[in-house]
Amino acid sequence: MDPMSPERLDDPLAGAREATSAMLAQRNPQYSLPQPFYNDARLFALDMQEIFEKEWLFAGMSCEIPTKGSFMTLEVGDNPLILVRGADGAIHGFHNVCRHRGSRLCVKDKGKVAKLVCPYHQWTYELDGRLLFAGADMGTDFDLSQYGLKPIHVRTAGGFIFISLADQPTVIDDFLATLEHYLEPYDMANTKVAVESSIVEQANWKLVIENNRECYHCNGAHPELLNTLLEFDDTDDPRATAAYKAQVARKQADWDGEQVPWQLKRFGKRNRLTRTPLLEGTVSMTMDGQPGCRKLMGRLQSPDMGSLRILHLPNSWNHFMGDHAVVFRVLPLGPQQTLVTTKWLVNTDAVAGVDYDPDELRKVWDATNDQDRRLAEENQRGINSRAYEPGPYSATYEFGVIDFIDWYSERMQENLGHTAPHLK
Ligand code: 3BY
Ligand code: FES
Ligand code: FE
Repeated sequence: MDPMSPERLDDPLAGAREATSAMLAQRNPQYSLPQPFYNDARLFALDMQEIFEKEWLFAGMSCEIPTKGSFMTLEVGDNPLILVRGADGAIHGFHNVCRHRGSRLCVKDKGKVAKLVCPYHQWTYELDGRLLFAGADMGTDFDLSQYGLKPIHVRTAGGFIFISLADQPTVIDDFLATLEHYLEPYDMANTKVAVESSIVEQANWKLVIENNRECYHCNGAHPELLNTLLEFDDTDDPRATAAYKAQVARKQADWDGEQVPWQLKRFGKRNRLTRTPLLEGTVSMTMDGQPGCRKLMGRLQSPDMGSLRILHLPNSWNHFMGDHAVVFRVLPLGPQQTLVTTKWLVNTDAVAGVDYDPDELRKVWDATNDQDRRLAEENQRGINSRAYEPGPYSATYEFGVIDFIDWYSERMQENLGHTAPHLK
């Protein structure tokens, strides 16, 4: 709903909007943000209104709702949402809010239904959101067609589901076309979630993303991940060594042979796709670097695909390897609380206990997520101090963080109505 609509009280955030815009206009782009961006309740409310309710978000994978009536739910701030596969095979997205008196409609995380039935008074909706049945006598004038579920925007590509709560979302077709192309070798329709985890971090969502956008901390923090991950963020990385560049060139020739895309692609600062090699002699982000699943994904013939890294700001990073993929979704819960959901994907034909051991598959990223959680939480505690002031990012090690904060600042300013930046 429009926050300025006549059905709302005066905008309690009016002052915060002005102050936020002024802080962004004055910020030093080489430095971390002023304290309120990381811990203030009003600024968090603005993040939800201006970023999470206006930008495209990663919601989940199409394979999680594979057949007619399969649904999943999620919450974007105060907005409960439902994604459901319709009779037409398409994925529909709705506000998970009944049009009778507003009860949350679906309460489970995932499931399968014939119709969407409200648990309060059993108003019943079709999978495409139309109200079919309104129980009690609503009067002869009652027009069912006026009370369908409120839709949200949904786009799918390469097995990813993106949603937008905006009235008119930005156009992301070029990114989606590239994503579809890069995921073609993985046959994402024949993929399943082998295991998933949800953790709550006591840190602002931007600290979770900032932490993910650099590997400056990796040496000190991530022994399991560094069994296989190279610290170079992409092939443009200013730190890339001659040995790394030679390895990249060899692997790119192999990937060309398999007709698997690897070129670095950027869509503004919002999206980046790039395939980078893992540590020489390793093929997957497992404890020993060997495949965690014996059945490879899609049409791949070799497990040695490096990692296809896919970034989607504001809320997702992903690694696609030859044998499995790991996808990450970030959803803010509060000014200093963030939900991080991780899913490990494998070929649908792979059998648990035979082709893969779910407990083994998850080990590296369970350990890494927990290490990153601690780092983000300590970052938050220091930032909350009266002693905190914005500190300098390293252009060599933290260019990804600079890019994220640039993207955030530009989108915030534009969505607040203050500038019209060139980058989406
Ligand atoms: O429990 C749920 O989540 C189901 C039942 C009502 C609607 N929803 C899809
Ligand atoms: Fe849903 Fe009454 S609130 S049927
Ligand atoms: Fe980390």
